[in-house]
Amino acid sequence: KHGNTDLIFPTGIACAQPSVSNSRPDVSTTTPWLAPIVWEGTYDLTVIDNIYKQQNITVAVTVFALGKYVRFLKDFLESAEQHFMVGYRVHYYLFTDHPDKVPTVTLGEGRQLTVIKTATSNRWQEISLRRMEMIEKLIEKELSDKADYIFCLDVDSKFHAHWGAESLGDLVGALHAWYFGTSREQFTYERRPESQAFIPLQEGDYYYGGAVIGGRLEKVHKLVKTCRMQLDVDRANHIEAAWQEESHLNKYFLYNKPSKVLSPEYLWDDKKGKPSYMKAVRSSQVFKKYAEVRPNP
Ligand code: UD2
Repeated sequence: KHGNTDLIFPTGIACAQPSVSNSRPDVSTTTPWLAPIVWEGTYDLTVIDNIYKQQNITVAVTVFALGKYVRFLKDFLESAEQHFMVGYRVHYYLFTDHPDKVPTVTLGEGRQLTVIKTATSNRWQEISLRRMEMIEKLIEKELSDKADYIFCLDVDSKFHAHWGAESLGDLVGALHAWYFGTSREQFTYERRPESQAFIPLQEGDYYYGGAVIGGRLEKVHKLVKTCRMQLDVDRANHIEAAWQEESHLNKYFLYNKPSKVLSPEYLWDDKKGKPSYMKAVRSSQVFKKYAEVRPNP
């Protein structure tokens, strides 16, 4: 399944004329390499949907719910059904060590869920670290003829508003709520040169959240495979990056620039309130007490 990616637009559809001025002067809407940064007000959903609906795409979603994190599944799935890629074919791939605890959620038309039984782990860092490898294998074994795009999402998050085809792209990352507007020296990149995730102080574009990785299958496959190999090297050298796979993801995105960047609207943290630049909160992290949910905090 590697459909036509041309941006074909049907004839006879009336849409607003594009403005020649910047609709969001309060925020940057492009990266220095001219990838769009997706904010409310920067796109016309009628235009977007008319382009993507006729591509007949399937979007795979991977989500991990191990140990006590199964408690987040119901809200995650129910809110995704209300807001995530509504009107598109979506196939959730749910990795869990408790298949019996997966809640029954009514899925919309064209949407399905596959549960993948996964081994239990006693270290939360290990769970987070092994996601890259499991996504890599899933893409290789399962997805190549079944999906066009993939989003790898954190389960401890909830959708609150529209998240649709405007988020699709070859390689997609999301800006972490806490480091938006922060200077790069303060980013929690891995700073030890011994780690494969090392980024020197004078480098770095943005701090991307580990909770959202997206794009076309082959691009995301290359990303997860590269990160998995670098995680393997670190493991052999007995070093664990500051923020586990999120650190490796940030290294990858620095040297393999994403073609589309999602603003913090897509990865918000409600503890930050609602600054004026946040015109919409599409998804936000669920408040959790680490001591309560992690196997070994
Ligand atoms: C950050 C990142 C997260 C990941 C992590 C790396 C954001 C918002 N969050 O958050 O994506 O990069 O740092 O350490 O960017 N999980 C389980 N069971 C467990 C523990 C984790 O299923 O016992 C899964 C689950 O899908 C969860 C994900 O791993 O959403 C990330 O773990 P986390 O929520 O503990 O990471 P967190 O919030 O510290």
